[in-house]
Amino acid sequence: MALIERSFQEKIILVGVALGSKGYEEVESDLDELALLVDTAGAVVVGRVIQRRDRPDPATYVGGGKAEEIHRLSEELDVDTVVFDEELSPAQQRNLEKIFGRTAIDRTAVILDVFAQNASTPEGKAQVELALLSYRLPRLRGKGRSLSQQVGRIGTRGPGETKLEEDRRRLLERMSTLRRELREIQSTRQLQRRSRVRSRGATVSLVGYTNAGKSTLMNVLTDANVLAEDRLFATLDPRTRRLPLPGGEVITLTDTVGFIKKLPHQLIESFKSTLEVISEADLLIHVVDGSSKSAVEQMAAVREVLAEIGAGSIEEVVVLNKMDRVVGELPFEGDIPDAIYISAKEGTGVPDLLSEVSTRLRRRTVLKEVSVPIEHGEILAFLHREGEILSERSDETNINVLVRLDPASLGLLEKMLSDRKSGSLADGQFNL
Ligand SMILES: Nc1nc2c(ncn2[C@@H]2O[C@H](COP(=O)(O)OP(=O)(O)OP(=O)(O)O)[C@@H](O)[C@H]2O)c(=O)[nH]1
Ligand SMILES: [Mg+2]
Repeated sequence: MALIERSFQEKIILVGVALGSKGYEEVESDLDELALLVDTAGAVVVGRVIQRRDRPDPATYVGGGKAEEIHRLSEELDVDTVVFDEELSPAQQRNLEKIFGRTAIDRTAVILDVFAQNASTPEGKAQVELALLSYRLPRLRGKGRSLSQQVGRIGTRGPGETKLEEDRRRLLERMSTLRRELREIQSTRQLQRRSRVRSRGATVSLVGYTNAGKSTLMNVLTDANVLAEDRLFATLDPRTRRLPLPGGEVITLTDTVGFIKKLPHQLIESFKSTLEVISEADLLIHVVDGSSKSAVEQMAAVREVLAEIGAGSIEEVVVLNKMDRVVGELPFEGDIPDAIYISAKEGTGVPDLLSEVSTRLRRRTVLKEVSVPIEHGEILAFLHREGEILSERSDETNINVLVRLDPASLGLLEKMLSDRKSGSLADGQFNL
């Protein structure tokens, strides 16, 4: 990735707007998060401006008077860039930059910048580049390089930055090339995943707000050795590992990208295939930073994204993590029933989590009694591979098996049976 080395530390003012019924406290906490994002992107926050408005000003979001005030403050503090917590339209961004005489960007641009800096695999890079280009496309300017296209600052770095100077058509061409490349990588991955699903039982996905501790938990549970850092969006590429549960069954566990409030739709769109690992899971482990005062709000933001990617109805085990940091009662204790309390860092609560996962997966499985003619060894092998055999008795012609199966394997078994109906197997030999 053509990242530009930072030769200066970019100084930033944050702007938050308390729109309608939104309170100042909520705006402050949103700006805390934005400050963390800016910090992760490598810039430094030198000031904050909060404004109350009934509705956004169509030309400048904050209104002309407030924009002038922000301009004066920017001069005073010698800032490089003004970052808005709300999404700016391309026109608002342009107007504000004229007033400020400096770069104005929004939260989406900062998140995209962090993603661009963290992408490391070819797929991750292509996904981020696609999201960046679809964000930049409507913001392309007619003549010359605009303020927000000065390289080396938030919103300008990352793959595709040289493409900014090219025209719209070239940009669209690049986007369609990226989509094609991604489709190719993705179809290979999908095949791998499907065969894994068939041969290795249930799939479980770690989901949660960014920095909640998903990767730390992944490392505790498996030998994945993924990067876990006090940094937003440390994980972009999914990592899958086998995990034996206490009952003996083996599941596959995947650690993947974290979510955030107002996750840019461009990212959701371009990370579609990465996110499929979540929407196709049998069970989700929703990791929450239980030591954060925004825990409940963060859970809601995660569930919003889950619904958006078609994973809203998958059962989840809620895990309140970082319990080593919590003293006394949690303020939201009663709001999250059935949560498992853990500290991924210290390994506490992990056995409880594993047995809960095992219980929840079992609840989804069904007990079946199957009578398999002795000559159909392949069906017996299938039951051994896919299910959990509880008892096995043979008589002269059949092996009678009591087996626990998940719905997918049951479907496969039924298919095997119907495929064989035309063959040597007569109806009624199976008690299903
Ligand atoms: N005190 C404490 N810190 C933890 C715990 N679990 C994780 N952390 C820390 O929280 C930070 C984020 O952890 P990660 O595992 O990278 O979080 P993540 O959910 O994978 O985050 P992203 O991949 O960036 O979305 C790291 O600094 C971890 O050391 C815990 O149980 N207790
Ligand atoms: Mg992670």
